[in-house]
Amino acid sequence: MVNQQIAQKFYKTADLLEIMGENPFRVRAYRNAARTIESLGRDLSEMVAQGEELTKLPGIGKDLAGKIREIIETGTFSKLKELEAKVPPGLIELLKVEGLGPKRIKTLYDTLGITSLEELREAAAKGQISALPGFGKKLEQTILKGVVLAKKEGRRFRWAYAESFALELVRFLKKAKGLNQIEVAGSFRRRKETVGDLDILVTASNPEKIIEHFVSFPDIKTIISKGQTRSTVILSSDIQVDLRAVEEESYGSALHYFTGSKAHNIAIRTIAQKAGLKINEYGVFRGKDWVAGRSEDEIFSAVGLPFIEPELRENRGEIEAAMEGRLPQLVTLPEIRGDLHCHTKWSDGQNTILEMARAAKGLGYSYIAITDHSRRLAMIKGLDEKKLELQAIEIEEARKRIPDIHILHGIEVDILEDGTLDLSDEALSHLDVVVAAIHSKFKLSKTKQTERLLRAMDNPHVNIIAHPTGRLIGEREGYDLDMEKVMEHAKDRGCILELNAQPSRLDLNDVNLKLAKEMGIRISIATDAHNVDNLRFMRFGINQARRGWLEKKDVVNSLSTKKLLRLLHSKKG
Ligand code: DGT
Ligand code: CA
Ligand code: CA
Repeated sequence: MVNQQIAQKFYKTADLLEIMGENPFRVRAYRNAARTIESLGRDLSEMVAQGEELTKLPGIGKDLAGKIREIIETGTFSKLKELEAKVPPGLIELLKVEGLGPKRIKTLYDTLGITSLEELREAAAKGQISALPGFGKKLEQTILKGVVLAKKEGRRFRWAYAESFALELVRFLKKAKGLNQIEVAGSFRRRKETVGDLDILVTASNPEKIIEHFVSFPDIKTIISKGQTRSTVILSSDIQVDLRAVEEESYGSALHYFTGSKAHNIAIRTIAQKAGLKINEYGVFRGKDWVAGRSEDEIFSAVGLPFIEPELRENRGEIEAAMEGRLPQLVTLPEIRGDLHCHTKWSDGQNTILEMARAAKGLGYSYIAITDHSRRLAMIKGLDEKKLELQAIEIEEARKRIPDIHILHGIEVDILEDGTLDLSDEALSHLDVVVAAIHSKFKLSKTKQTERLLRAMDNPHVNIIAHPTGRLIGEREGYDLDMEKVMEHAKDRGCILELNAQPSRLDLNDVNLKLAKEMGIRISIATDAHNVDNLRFMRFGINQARRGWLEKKDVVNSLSTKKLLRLLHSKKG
């Protein structure tokens, strides 16, 4: 039982409770606990096995600690089973649809008897939804679009989510006798933000034994197929896994083939053909003769290219760059020197300034920026000018207590509808870094939304635009923006754009990052951490950054403290 699975069960419980219209505090308690678990640095099963006290974790009381133990022992817990028996399963899926919360879902269920995405789509298409009180035409359109997105994304999983299962499975497979090489290929290896299925490749002295071992993995829901060298299963988390065993001499070519992307493979094969070679998953051939295939290096050198990192293999110019010797030197996690977006108990974070700073120091960072929310977000205690001043005093104290990490005082200030900011220029002028973000009015027209962001960047104090598009992977499309205009303006104004490393955001995406890089815009890879464990999300940001071709020089939080401070300060000048 991995942490992700436990977290997933708590999220599900919260959703079900909400659909049932039960106590909002219970709902929130489950969600908070799920968030804590998701970002925990350690394995809960291990903690339980070692008799550690779970109640010391933020948001986990006696009751939830008991439920965690119940999940670890039995795979689920009685409250969840009870809820699942009460609520039709399709209703949960409806939560993925933008514009639909549990309350509305309950209404749709009670009035139209809707229990699935398909039924929802039909009802929306027939105009039945807009006829309901409190729904309306506009919402119906939003729902209709949301259904399409939910259906498309429904079968894909966020990379970080897939990773926890992939790692567990690989650990399990490595216990099999005779296993030699193993790699999770496909979109997972390319670090794509979502993964359709996992493609595992192995070499082994006795492939059949490995297949037997594979299908005995305890977490399998369905075995789809089971042959001598390949098998497909579905895990209880609904992730499909393809396992293939190949010969040692084909391992490199199979790894290249199954890493993809398909478009990249086709482009490589075309180059091979021009050189009179044939490439497939078994090797590189000249006529009938096998000439290479043991390693990926062999494959690339057979077509006269240097090794191309998996994150680049999307046929977005990597092959041309490889030919011309101008492949990027992709940024790596150890090059990161700090985090420029995180929250504390001052707004909606779970840890104190001191705790966050200590954790950042523990990661080997040179600096961390404390950027709590501004007052507009009142329900999560956003800071006004007065509180910002009080926070400055606490930051000063924290600096004295841990002198060997630089704590920047910042804010995540709300961008209001007209592009002005939620705090006075005077208040912002005292800060080391200002991160500006949109948290409301997602539905403005493209022109207005773009104008809003441009105006925010005009403010001389704004250093960074946080999660620039606002999308949530698989849940919400970004706001309608003219990205090119936004980037041109960022360039003009010396504004940094954020790559938010939260697994559900990864915003900017890979394509926009590459565009930004080409335009000479710098990027802040930031975790938006709400607790000390979240600081570890940095590696998800690194994955996306690499897919966006970013190098160390493109990333502001790879700078030394001195250079960073100079850069941040230059915006005001
Ligand atoms: P996914 O699973 O949708 O996130 O994306 P991938 O890239 O993992 O795709 P998948 O699982 O369908 O196939 C794994 C790799 O196998 C893919 O990246 C490239 C390779 N592949 C699959 N089908 C074809 C094909 O028809 N032609 C070529 N050249 N390669 C293919
Ligand atoms: Ca795949
Ligand atoms: Ca596959």
